[in-house]
Amino acid sequence: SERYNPHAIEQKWQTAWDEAGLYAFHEDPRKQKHYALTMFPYPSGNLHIGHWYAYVVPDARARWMRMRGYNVLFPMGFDAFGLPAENAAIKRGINPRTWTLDNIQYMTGQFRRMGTMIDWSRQFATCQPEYYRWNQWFFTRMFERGLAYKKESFVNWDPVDQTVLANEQVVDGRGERSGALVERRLMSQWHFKITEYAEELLDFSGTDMPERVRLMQQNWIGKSVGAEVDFATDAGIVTVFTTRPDTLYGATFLVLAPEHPLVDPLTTDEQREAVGAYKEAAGRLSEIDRQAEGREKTGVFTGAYATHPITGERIPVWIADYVLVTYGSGAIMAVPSGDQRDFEFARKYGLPIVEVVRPEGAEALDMDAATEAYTGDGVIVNSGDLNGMRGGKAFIGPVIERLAGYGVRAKTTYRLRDWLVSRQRYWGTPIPITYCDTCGAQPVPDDQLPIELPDDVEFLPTGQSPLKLHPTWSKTTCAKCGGPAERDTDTMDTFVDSSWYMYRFTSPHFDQAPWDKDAAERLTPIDLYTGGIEHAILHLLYSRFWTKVARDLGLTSNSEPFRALRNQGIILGEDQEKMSKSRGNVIDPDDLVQEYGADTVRTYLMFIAPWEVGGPWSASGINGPSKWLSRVWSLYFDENASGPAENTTEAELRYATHTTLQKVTGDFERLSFNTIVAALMEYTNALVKAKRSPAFGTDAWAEALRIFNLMLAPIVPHIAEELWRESGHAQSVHLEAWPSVDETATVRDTVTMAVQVNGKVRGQVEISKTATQADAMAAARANPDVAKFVDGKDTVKEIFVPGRIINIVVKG
Ligand code: ANZ
Ligand code: ZN
Repeated sequence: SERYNPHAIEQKWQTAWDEAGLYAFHEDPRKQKHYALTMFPYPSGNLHIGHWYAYVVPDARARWMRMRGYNVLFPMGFDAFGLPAENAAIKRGINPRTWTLDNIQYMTGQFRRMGTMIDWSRQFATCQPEYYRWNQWFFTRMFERGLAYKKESFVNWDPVDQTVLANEQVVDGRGERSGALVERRLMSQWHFKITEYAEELLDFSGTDMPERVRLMQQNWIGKSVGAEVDFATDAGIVTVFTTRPDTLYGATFLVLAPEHPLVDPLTTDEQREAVGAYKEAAGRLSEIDRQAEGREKTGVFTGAYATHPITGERIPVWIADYVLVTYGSGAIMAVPSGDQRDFEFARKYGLPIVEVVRPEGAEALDMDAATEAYTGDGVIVNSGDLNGMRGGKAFIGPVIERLAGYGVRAKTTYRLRDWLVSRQRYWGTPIPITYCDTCGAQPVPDDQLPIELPDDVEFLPTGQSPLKLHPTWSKTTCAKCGGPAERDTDTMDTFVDSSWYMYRFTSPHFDQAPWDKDAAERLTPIDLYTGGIEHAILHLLYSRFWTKVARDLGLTSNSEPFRALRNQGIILGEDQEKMSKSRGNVIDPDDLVQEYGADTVRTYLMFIAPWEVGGPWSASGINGPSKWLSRVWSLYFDENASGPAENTTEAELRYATHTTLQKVTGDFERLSFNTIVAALMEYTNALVKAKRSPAFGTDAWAEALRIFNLMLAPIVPHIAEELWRESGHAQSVHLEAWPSVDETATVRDTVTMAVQVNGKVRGQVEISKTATQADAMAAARANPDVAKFVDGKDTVKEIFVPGRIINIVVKG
């Protein structure tokens, strides 16, 4: 028959599956649900090889779960709001909506060519008003609960994209998208109170995430257990946050962040000019720069003094840029003997250093000789009542108790900041708030949602939302008093959209609430969520936060959106570098499908590396899977097997079949896809041999072809379907159950026995444990080492003791 030609079968089956509604998900109370989701893509216009890696490998896993009897929900949509659409609009004068919808259409076609089991009937794009109206609904609910609030704050301003960025979107001081150095600006912006959930977000017990992601989230949330201490000054109380209240006696000066509100009231006339200049310089630096390790410490004396709460001593108040206004209370008590930054600062400006925690058994510190702070544990010294107590980060509890009379109180702080959601851009969800001179900020009532984006806007990077420049859009009436009001003209961060989309797939057309609670209760949480590690602290933290908010709003009983998360690795270029247009090392999946077919690309992506690790692409590497599928094809379709005769027994064939099945099953469970393909390739070799052996045409052969076909189904759905139908099945292979392992076949039932001729060992044979005397003798005589001694001679006697002796007695 003809050769393997993927193009002849792939489109044919894709169309047939579609027409049969083969992958449409319907709830079925008789089956256990399995919700598999891969992070939905941004409609950039083109699916790259990384998308394939992210989608086809989990598709194989989802298909396998379906064959195992689960009712598998495997949906897809588009994360459709965001800057690139708007930038395209600016550059090419196209409406962002048109650009986005065109891209979605094109990419949906690319998606279909992958041959996935995605249920497209549940597809949606987050830029549709039917979707984003629920962002607005959530926003007003959060506003009512104080979880959405507006505050004036220093924001990260991206001068290229002309918008504010969340802290999570600033990487090494630069805009994550634009790469531009981020500036600090004071603006009034909407925030979501994610900090209210900081403690709960640190509890990972309900969600199985890779260690790496958990650590990144933990560090991002940055919990610090410590204490607050008040220092009196002429301008008011300065409260400091410290993780080391045990060092309070060693505090020899205070340092305020340059932006601290008490700096101006405290500063003396003599110091005003120096302080002003320093504040201005500090304002030009990002927080990242200010905290850079090893950076020379700088600062200025305010001219003022504070009173130490225990000793009553007057200690100088300085400002320095290494103290951040956004952390703790924006002020610190400096303990040069216990903190390296304070130590360097004190040395530079000649401020006193007092030892307060001494390493066990050490001599008193020689202040002038000391070269660094001591941050370890030890005994408290030079500290009045505290002397003799244990000092160190882990021992602050008893110290706080002892110092309660001096106003020292336990305090926990978090590095996590509230989520800044306002964006001065067009292509996003309008913030559903109106401003009225009488009533102030008012949420838009539900029956006026969605507030839709207008189409007729000017796209200019002005630093103001295009909505603000629109002549009429922002004019409205106040829902409370009916008077004239202005709409908020900012849009929401697009991470809002992706924070809850997983619930929407359970009821994508529901119009009474963000989702149908009953459906969501049955289908969520996601059982296996997959996607890139780059989302570790943005999307993955936000979606965990959102689920907790939704829970508190009564929309779900989940506390976590996904039971398990796994991250795929990255497919690099052949040069081991990240694929990029500028490097010219980009592999285009469309070309690959043209050349090899989707099944080969799927196989190669599974085979190329452990999926959670990833690795470099290889142009020659893809030939392996391509040739393999041709061999598989001829295994089923070529009548005549050429090559030397083989002696595979039925038992041996069944052993190969069921041990392979066992391995593949276990590897699917563990997401070890590369070893699945390797096992199937090896099994193909066994089948090619068996085709030229006595096992060919037996029941074991028929079973082998059937099980092999079923094992191929999740990995290479098109060729598997073709083989299945051509073998005479009326129904799709994708409706079949995963075969079960026959454990008895996986036990080797052969023994190796020595063969004697006239009592002398001449050779070895492997025979079935249940072999008859005739089987054993035939095998023995077939062995060339034995044949030399028996051929052409008369047999006197044959002795066979199963498992122990084969002896042929000959004469002549
Ligand atoms: C006194 C002290 C003595 C401190 C000592 C440390 C060692 P983490 O663990 O990161 O929470 N700090 C507090 N607020 C700050 C701010 N806004 N900007 C810069 N530094 C700040 O660190 C907490 C410690 O960092 C606090 O404890 C404080 O210095 C400093 F032997 O107080 B410590
Ligand atoms: Zn009003």
